[in-house]
Amino acid sequence: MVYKIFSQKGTPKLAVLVDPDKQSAESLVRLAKLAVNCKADFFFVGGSLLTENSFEQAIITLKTHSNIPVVIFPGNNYQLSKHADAILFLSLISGRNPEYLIGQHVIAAPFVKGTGIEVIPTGYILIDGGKISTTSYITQTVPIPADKPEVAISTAIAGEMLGMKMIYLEAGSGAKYPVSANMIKEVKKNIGVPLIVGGGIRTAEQAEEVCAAGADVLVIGNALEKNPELLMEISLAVHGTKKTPLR
Ligand code: 1GP
Repeated sequence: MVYKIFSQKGTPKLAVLVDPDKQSAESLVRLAKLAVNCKADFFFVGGSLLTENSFEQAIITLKTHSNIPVVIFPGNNYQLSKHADAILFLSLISGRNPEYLIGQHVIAAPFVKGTGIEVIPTGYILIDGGKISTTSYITQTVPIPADKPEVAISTAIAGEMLGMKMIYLEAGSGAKYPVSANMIKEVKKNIGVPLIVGGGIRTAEQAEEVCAAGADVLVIGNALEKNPELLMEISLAVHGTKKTPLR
């Protein structure tokens, strides 16, 4: 069960985000092998906007060339596959667009059920990362201002009360600034479910800061597309931090 790994004690987990549009068949195989060497814990596959028809093949390639669990991180209801191990069933709870709160889910639910893959209900919270993110534009939602931790806390608490099993603090892929340590700490203090943090993390120092603040899972995508070798440093930083216990 993938959720069990998310909530394990010990050290935080590392998720490598794969945007299928940005990978060739060869680069995906290389990434799969590199992730195994670097002891990455998950692949997240998806994106706010995918224009190539390579989503399912990317999942199959990652499954063929690694033993790392593949988790769908869907941007919409076209990004579904029975070949994945699990899906983050994301509800964009920082936004007020019904399509991304429940609409896409209704359309996807019967198909997802039919695949038999593990479903992990996740409260997805978009935080301002210093520039307009694709997620914000595509979903037509406003991110929570980076200096308003109280809004993020209340949103995360509400998500947990609604039954979500994970909270994801997202600054947006390629964000100028990752979610701040203060925001992560404050949210973590107020929830009892695992916390995923991603968006704009580019260095091992940032990864260490994010994990020390309380992230249970760190997601990295964009920076690896430019420099895949960074993965080893990031992995050492993430796995070298002691995890803040779940309440
Ligand atoms: C985006 O949180 C992920 O959805 C990862 O962000 O691509 O900036 O690493 P980056």
